[in-house]
Amino acid sequence: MGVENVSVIFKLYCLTVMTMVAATYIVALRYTRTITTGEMYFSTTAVCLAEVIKLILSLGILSNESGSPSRLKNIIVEHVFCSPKELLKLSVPSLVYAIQNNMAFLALSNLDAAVYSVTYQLKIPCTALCTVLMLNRSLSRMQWFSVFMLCGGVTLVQWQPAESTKVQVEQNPFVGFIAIAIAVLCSGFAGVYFEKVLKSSDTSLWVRNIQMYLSGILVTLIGVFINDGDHVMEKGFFFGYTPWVCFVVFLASVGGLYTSVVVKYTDNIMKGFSAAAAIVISTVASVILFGLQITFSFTTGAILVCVSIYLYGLPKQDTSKLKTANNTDPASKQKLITV
Ligand code: NCC
Repeated sequence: MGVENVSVIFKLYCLTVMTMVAATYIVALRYTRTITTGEMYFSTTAVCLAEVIKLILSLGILSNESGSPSRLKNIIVEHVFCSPKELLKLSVPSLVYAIQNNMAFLALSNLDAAVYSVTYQLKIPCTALCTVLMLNRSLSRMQWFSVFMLCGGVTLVQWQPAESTKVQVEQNPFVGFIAIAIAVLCSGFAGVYFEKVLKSSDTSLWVRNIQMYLSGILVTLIGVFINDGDHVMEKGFFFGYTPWVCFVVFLASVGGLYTSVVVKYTDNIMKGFSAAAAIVISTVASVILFGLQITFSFTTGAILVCVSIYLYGLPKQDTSKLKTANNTDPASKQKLITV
């Protein structure tokens, strides 16, 4: 399916599901790290397991797309076994995502979910910066302004009172904030790197995902052994897995795949903008459907989000034309002004 042939409805559907999954993921992850009845699971194994599930699901989708087992085999041989250079290229984002995904567990073990979600919005300007530097795209001053306005708007929209439940583990907010800072940098860099690789060739998204998840499994497995090796050997890979932990791993897998589809059909900056819009729309829907009370900070944030989306979408001023106009005769200047 070509990017241009994909309907707006499908893009909106993917963005909305991605945003809903991400919101649930953060809360569920926090719950499993802080409210516990038994012994704590090893977070490194959860990150690794999610990579395995994403690989299996991507293989399933690719096999469906390719039509026959023999075609699937040919694609795998060509793009995996005979493409060590491509595998190496994709090992860069897989390593960075492995660090980011582990940082999310560390941060959410030390900070409440609302503080995490709000602080994590710093990824929006960070992604914009990576897009400009790595994809050679330019943003107008107005677009930069709208990126920061969006960041502020989402922060206000998600502003909630701190958790009322008592957490049952010791927390270190400083460690939490350092982990978020690392996650923000990783998200911006890995997202834009993956987008660059994906859009610079005709290779299918699912092939790119398979290439990335293969090295992802290796890297996260190394993470398991470095961090929890002795304990995992003693207690087992699935030690402490409750239905909630399985749910978190499931969300991490599904959320990751939806993220890849969103990046394919839009881009990383649009991902930030659209996710913000989806948060606002879903809250407005909750007001209409369930009578949810909206706060002043939500209203202010929602207005900022809407204005920033409008400003970001405004056509860029073509400064090169204006410069030329300054050096040409008055008639052509007049023509440019009327255009
Ligand atoms: O931080 P974020 O995304 O940029 O992280 C991207 C997540 O998607 C996975 N991924 C990416 C590309 C690809 N081809 N395959 C993938 O599986 C990466 O492994 C990484 O987990 C966001 O924009 O806010 C978003 O946030 C995450 C998640 O909430 C945060 O990282 C938590 O710290 C969302 N992931 C999930 O909900 C599971 C993502 O959907 C959106």
